[in-house]
Amino acid sequence: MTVLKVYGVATNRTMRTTWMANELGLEYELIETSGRDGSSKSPEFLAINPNGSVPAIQDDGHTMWESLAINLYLAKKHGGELAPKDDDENGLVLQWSFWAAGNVEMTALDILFNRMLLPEDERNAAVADAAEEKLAKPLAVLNGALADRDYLVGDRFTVADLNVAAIMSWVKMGGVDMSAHGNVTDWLGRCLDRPAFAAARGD
Ligand SMILES: N[C@@H](CCC(=O)N[C@@H](CS)C(=O)NCC(=O)O)C(=O)O
Repeated sequence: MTVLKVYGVATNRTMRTTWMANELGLEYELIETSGRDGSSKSPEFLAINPNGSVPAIQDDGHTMWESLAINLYLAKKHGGELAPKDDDENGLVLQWSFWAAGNVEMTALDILFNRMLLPEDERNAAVADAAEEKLAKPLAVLNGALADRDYLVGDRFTVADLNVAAIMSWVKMGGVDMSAHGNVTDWLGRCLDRPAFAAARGD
C-alpha cells in the first residue's frame, strides 16, 4: 500500500483532508500545490484535478477531488468511529455534508473575503454584513439539531461533524456573532479542540 498523496496547502480547504487523515491515523504526503505559484494550474496537476483546485488526493492509484467527498471516501474506506455505522447514519452524514456545502460555505467565504482576505481597499463591508444576516437561518437550524446531542450523527464525532465543522471554522474566523447559537458554539469548540485538527494545521 502506498502513502496517501494529498495535493494542496495546509491553510486552505486542504486542511479538511489532512484533518481527516490525522483523525484516521493515516500516513500521508502533502504535496504543496496552489494557485499562488501556479502549480495548481500546471498540466501535471490538471491531469489529476481538471478544476485546477485543491485538495486532491491519489490513494493507491485512485484519484479524487472535492474536499468533502474525499472525506466521505476516506471514512468509508477506513471505517472506524468516524464512518457511518449503517444506512440511516450514512444518510445523515451525506445530509449534513451537502447541507454545509450548499447553505453555509459560499456565504462564509463572502464574509472571509470581505473582512479578511481581500486587500483592504477591495473589501465591501455591506457584502459581509449581508452574508452574516443570511447565515442566521442555517445557524438556527444547526443550533436546533444540536439542542439535545453533542454530535450531529450518532453519539460520537463522525465525518459529518468534521465536514460541517471545517466549514463552520470559517464562520468563526469571519467573526460572525454566534451568541444566539450556544449549542453551535459548544459543538464547534468540541470539534476544533481535537488534536487531529491542530495537527492538520501544523499547530
Ligand atoms: N469545492 C471544492 C473547492 C476547491 C477550491 O476552490 N479550492 C481552492 C483552495 S481553498 C482552490 O484551489 N482555488 C484555486 C486555486 O488556488 O488555484 C472543494 O471543496 O474541494
